[in-house]
Amino acid sequence: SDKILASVAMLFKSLVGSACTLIGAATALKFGTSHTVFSVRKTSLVEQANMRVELLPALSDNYMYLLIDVDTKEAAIVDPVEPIKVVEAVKKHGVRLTTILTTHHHWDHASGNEKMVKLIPGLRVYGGDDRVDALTKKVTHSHNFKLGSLNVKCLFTPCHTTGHICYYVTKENSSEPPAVFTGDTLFVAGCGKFFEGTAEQMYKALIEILGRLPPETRVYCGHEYTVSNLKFARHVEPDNEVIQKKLAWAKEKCSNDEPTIPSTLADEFTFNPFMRVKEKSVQDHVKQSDPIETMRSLRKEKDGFRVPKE
Ligand SMILES: N[C@@H](CCC(=O)N[C@@H](CS)C(=O)NCC(=O)O)C(=O)O
Ligand SMILES: [Zn+2]
Repeated sequence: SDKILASVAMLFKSLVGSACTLIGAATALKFGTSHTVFSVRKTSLVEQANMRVELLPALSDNYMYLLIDVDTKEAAIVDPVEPIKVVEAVKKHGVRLTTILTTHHHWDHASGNEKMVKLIPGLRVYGGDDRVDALTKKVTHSHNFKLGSLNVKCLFTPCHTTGHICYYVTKENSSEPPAVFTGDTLFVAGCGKFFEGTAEQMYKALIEILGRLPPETRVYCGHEYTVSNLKFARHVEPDNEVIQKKLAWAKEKCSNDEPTIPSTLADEFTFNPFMRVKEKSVQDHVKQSDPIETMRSLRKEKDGFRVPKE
């Protein structure tokens, strides 16, 4: 039956395009949280000595992340919208899942929480918003806690939603890069829509909070939007060669159903227009000279941007 599902998925993809071309929330809703037609995107594992991150594609273009503390085999799952897939990954790695990290309350991120805690009783459920399902630990900015031997720091980044939290993960005395799970605040080459917030808030989130983390920090975001984000980035900065190269790379990845995640914060500053609001080239494009006004104009423009086929 896997073969049948795979061909259904191929047919579906040929009709509507892959996740990389963004079929959007409406289509995903129609199919509910059933993962059959979306299961073609590949999982992948980022291995470091102290922490492992398994990327678990979900729905049409979401990511769940299994974060593993190598020392203790304790694990957390970020935004487990497809709980069955999570249980399979937990079994595969032989880890002890203790924690759900919820970035925000939207259904494509938090609607698996209730089922997740039924499947694995006793899970701690972190989040920054009372609208998060099954919430047990409401957190605010700078709240710290341990996942085995790893440190998790909560970063309050309201804008996409008023209760959005990013999770910054470090290991003491390690020379390896930290990780940050950015939900729908920061995407590779883009940012979330300002559903419940302002340009001032997104500026603070991207430039003053996330942008001040160590540049080598790996960025794990909530959606596979990289190709369409880079097409907008190219429109903003047609002469930026880093964008052209990253776009060619991302298209190649997507055509193989491979993730374009993670990036690093240092990289984001080279191609993400929303991280580049202090650059003259970006400001000139929107005819602004203030970084926050540039942020406001860019978001407005992207909300109405028609993503070109090529
Ligand atoms: N951007 C999606 C629409 C889905 C959408 O609105 N996604 C939300 C997160 S669930 C978002 O913030 N997107 C950022 C953006 O469109 O730049 C698309 O083009 O298909
Ligand atoms: Zn989302």
